Amino acid sequence: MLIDQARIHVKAGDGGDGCTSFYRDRAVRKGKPTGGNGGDGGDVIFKVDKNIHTLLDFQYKRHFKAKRGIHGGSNDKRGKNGEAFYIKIPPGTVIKDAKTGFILRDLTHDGEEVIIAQHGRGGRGNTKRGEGVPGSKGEEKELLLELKLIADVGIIGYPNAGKSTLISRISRAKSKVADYTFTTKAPILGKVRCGEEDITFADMPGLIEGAHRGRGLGDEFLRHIERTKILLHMVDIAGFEGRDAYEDYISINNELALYGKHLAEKPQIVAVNKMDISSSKRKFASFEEKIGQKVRIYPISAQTGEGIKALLVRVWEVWKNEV
Ligand SMILES: Nc1nc2c(ncn2[C@@H]2O[C@H](COP(=O)(O)OP(=O)(O)OP(=O)(O)O)[C@@H](O)[C@H]2O)c(=O)[nH]1
Ligand SMILES: [Mg+2]
Repeated sequence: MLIDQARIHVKAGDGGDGCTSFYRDRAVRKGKPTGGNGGDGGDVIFKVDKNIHTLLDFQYKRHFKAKRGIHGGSNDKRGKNGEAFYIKIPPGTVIKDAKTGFILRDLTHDGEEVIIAQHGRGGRGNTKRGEGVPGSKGEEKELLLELKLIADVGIIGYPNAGKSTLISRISRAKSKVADYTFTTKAPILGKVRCGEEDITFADMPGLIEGAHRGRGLGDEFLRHIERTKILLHMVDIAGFEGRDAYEDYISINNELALYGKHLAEKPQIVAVNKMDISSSKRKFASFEEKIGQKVRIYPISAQTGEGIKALLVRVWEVWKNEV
């Protein structure tokens, strides 16, 4: 399950009905109209909150409804307005009409608000000429939310390469680490001190061949990478389940190219992980030879911390060129 997409239903509050009533007593025989106006319904409003990083909550709650306006009362009593309903969303959420696919809004800034479903207006109370008018309906919409993460650096690589181990070591993000593939199912963000700058990293789910066609966890999260400036490509030098580090490296780059959207042209930093394992030195030499002089590679151990400082300084250097 990937959490970067959600389909939800929103309904703004209906307007309250206008009331029909007359004031009569012995002196006022004709009857003065005293029906109060109905209150307006509440809007449904999206608000960007930078403390939210995923659309996970929308997996559990999909229907959102603002309060309706209260009906008008006699004695010119106006009905109360219905309260607006706020839905918090992470920065970078694209809101689409689920039926047409039309993009309604693309919200990126913390605190930004947009009314996504307009309230119904309260109906007027009765007049001399006519009866109280019913309130109008609040807007109702079926929406598709899509989150493309905003991170400077995307950590990519084969499953089990050590991506989550790295982000857990260098940031306060807690990303589950385990000795099997596809442990990470959704991107996890963490802030990392690199040189003199705090840079946002995203730990990505593992990529495999065919990901661009939906294999593995699929192309879902290749979309997240679209918004990262730099790719930190982690290679497992130990070769989990008999894999070869160089072949992994090539196939991941292949996937990026096949997906398109300029992913393959993004600046890429290659980190060769699990250098603490004894057989790694020999394998590293062979990897270095195959990859050639053109690509600079950084040997590290996400587990012991070896080589990470130099890697992060490099991230900072590349980052400075990108912003
Ligand atoms: N020896 C050694 N093991 C490591 C190192 N980094 C990660 N591991 C181990 O490799 C396994 C996979 O690590 P993860 O960090 O979960 O790998 P991942 O790339 O996030 O995996 P997915 O989320 O499945 O794509 C775990 O058992 C880690 O303990 C390292 O530098 N040295
Ligand atoms: Mg992981």
